[in-house]
Amino acid sequence: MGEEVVLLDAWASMFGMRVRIALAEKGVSYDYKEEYLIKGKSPFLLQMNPIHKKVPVLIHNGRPICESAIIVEYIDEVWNHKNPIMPSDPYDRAQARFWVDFIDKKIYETWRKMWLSEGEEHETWKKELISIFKQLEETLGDKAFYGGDTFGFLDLGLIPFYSWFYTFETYGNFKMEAECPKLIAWAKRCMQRDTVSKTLPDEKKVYDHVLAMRKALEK
Ligand SMILES: N[C@@H](CCC(=O)N[C@@H](CS)C(=O)NCC(=O)O)C(=O)O
Repeated sequence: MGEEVVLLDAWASMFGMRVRIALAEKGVSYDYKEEYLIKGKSPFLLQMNPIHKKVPVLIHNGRPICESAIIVEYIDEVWNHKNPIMPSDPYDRAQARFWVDFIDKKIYETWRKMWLSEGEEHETWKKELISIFKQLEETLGDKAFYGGDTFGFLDLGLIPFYSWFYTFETYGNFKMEAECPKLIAWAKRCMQRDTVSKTLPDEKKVYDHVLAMRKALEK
């Protein structure tokens, strides 16, 4: 069966990276289409994701699927021949979904508030951001991966943020290694996986991109 797989994405998107890692895990080839969000959204994106108007969007045989965590689950179900992403146990699956939802509700919003604030407010959001990562570190415990011995849904949901740590640290003036050493050790373990290291962009490039976004916002 000829399959058509298209990914609408933006290279620095931590949500898009999830989908790229999942596709790499499954060995699925696809057509990558970059959205230049600073310049404005393409009519194709608005057509494919009319509700949220955000990337990533996976288009499988002409049908769009939106929201990164949902896309990753879809990929795992459709290409189920290798490298399972979701835990096989229903309770473990529910837990992994809970923590990915926690990541989605907490990290980006808190980072954004820290990024765009100053003085006392900035300090408050910085403390909140660090506490979120400390919570995630505690959740990992002494396991190699969130999925236990293997890389799974929660690992995949969190690891893209690693490419943003340098940006978080630079804007927040703190060091993740000092705050969350076990989380950094976990991230380095994940980076030993080709699907992860080949997907995550250079941290300095992400920082430059964020600087450019800030300039665009100030215009
Ligand atoms: N919950 C969404 C978040 C996606 C998201 O925030 N995408 C950003 C890029 S990182 C975006 O498209 N932003 C454009 C906008 O906010 O209008 C997901 O998991 O896919």
